[in-house]
Amino acid sequence: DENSLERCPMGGGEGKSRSLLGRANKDWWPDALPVDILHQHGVSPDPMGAEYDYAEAFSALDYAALKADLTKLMTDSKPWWPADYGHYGPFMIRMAWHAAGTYRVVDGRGGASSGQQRFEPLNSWPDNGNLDKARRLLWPIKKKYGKHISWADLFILAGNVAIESMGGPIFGFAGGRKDVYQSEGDTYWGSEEVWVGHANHKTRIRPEEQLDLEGPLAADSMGLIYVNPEGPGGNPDPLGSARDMRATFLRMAMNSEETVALTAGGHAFGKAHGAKPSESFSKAPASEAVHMQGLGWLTDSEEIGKGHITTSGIEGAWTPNPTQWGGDYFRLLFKYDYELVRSPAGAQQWQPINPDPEDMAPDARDPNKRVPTMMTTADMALKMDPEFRAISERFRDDQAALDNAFARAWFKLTHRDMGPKIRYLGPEVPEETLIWQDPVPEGTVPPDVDIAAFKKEVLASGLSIGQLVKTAWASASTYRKSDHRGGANGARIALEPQKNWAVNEPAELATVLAKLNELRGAMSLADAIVLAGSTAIEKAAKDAGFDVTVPFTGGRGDATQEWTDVESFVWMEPQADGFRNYLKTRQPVKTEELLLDKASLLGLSAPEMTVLLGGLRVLGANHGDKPEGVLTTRKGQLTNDFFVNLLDNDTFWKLIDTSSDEEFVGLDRGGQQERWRATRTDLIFGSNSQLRATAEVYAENGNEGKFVRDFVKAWVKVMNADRFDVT
Ligand code: HEB
Repeated sequence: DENSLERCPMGGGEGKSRSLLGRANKDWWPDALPVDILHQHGVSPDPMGAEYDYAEAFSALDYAALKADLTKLMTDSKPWWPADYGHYGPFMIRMAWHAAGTYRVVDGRGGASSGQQRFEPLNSWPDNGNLDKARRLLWPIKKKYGKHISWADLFILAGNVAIESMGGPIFGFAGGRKDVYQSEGDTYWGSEEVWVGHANHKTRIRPEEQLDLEGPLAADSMGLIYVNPEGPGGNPDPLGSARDMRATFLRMAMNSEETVALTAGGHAFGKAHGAKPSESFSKAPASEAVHMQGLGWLTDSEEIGKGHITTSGIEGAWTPNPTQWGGDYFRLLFKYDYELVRSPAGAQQWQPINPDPEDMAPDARDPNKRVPTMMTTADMALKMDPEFRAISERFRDDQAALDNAFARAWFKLTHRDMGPKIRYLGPEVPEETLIWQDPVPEGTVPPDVDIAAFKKEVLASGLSIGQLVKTAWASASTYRKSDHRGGANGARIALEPQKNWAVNEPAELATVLAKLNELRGAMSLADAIVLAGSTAIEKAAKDAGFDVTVPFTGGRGDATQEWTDVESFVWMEPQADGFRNYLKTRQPVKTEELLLDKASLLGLSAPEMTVLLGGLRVLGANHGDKPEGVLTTRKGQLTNDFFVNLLDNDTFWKLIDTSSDEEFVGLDRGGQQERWRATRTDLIFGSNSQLRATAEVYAENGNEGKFVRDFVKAWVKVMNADRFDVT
């Protein structure tokens, strides 16, 4: 189907193999001080310490005073970085938008929720040019309110206050984004070795080569938030730009109406900066000299006060009233024909032909001077593309509709990666529940539910240990810590689209769910799925000689199909789940890298990943009950057999079929007898030295009980990963 490339989380790019993380900070800035060597072996880089509770600190924040200070800041122009038109609002909106706009729905990474704009690579991305100054302008306020407001929350709140202070519509604000203190090393930003704008740089979307946007990326170029403002690959082609805007905004689960409202609403404010050729400004923050104190991109400081700033290279405001919300953007876009011109910095941009004097913009430094307005090629897309144009015309004619669409889309943009509403903090949290929040009705454990009886019936139901464990895993393991979506709460595994995902073996899943529905009485299905899986594990441990209780915390609710955003769940379909030894199609990254990626999204450590995988294999949780990796003769018992047999010196492994490096056979040393079958995902635990060291711990004599206890602990962690209501 036509979306298959877009849905492919790792594929769709140049088609060659690549590594999980692509090009990383060390590749861009080899000379950067490697502070992270101090954070080995479980040492945390977080100076706030484990006892710091951000939600508690936020609740003691004087929110109104903070907002008043932010409002004041907007018009308190500083000589070291003067405000265009005497108002920092537009600049702060761009900062907030770029903080949130890195989000991508495919893996939930990026986004505003941990304040990553402070760190490489985002801090030094070309598209984030000069936003270092916007953050520095906020520092006195951050300093004043200290632990009560995170940088991550402050970025978004500053954007909101900016919009409000210029008369724009706001839907609400939620705090709760806790800061981190290092660059998130787990995010793939691309493999290209040059930034956007570099002579050898190519746009990622190249229809003439059947090249779609590479998953999971949501930008058309390395170093951009979404699309190149000058058009695809710098080519001023509004229709191509519309195509790329659709592709990239879709990757953040924004539809065309939201895309148009956000872009037009954002560009109601402020200006683009292209006063001088870009060769004249200096390096990005990460490459700058130490005395620049983390600021980059500085032109001659003499000229800053005169407004000779270059950021994107495009020059000019979109409207005659760049510090006031209103309908001028669409009014001008449709009133005039635009011609292609070059900015003083040499960028291609569009200028209205023969504008009326009142439709000229003020000069950013001299209110008495009038200058032409402009549109970028991406703005022209809103007029030239037929689908975008219909939406734009509606907004031009109906300001209230634009107000509403912009306010809602801005709220979604900036809150998309915060997860369920229960994580929202503060006095401006909107009452209304929105479908993209993946709402789950509050659950209870009804007093008349007999848990002991349910457990007995589950074990007598005829469902296998493997089926019960697999179903609970399938339900809970959709969780991802990147944007706090998924998880067992809500039992969305029983709804579209999850119930039909190939990874979930739809026919078998339906049988298991039907049985659980029959047995659960007043218990929620979400709870029943988890409890049944945990019951199966207790039984499997008992059969292996270990008496353990798998802690169960009830109280999950069941979601409804009506309140499930099918389109945005479609992106979450696992293309691989190493824990179930499942691979849909071979990806451009190695299959074991997909396991690592999944473990990372689940928030697991290497020992947790190891113990879970080894345990799930012997329990019989493989997709399709396939034999690979089931390195035991007593499937269904919770033993450490996977590790013992994997590390047995009397087995050697070879490829089954040299045309694929996915599947292997384990033979005795004589090479006569087949002992086992395994995938790469299994064998990585014997071949990678770090994973082997961990696997050895679980294989050692005397650690059989530790294996069971650690498995149960890691299992419960996954089952409860989304329980923000109890943790
Ligand atoms: Fe924007 C600005 C592009 C979307 C908001 N932008 C801007 C610029 C450019 C752009 C180029 C200039 C920069 C400088 O400074 O130089 N955008 C763009 C694109 C897109 C966008 C291409 C996609 C399509 N925006 C957007 C959104 C928003 C925004 C969505 C929100 C909502 N922007 C903005 C603002 C500004 C900008 C506010 C201004 C800033 C200042 O003024 O500083």
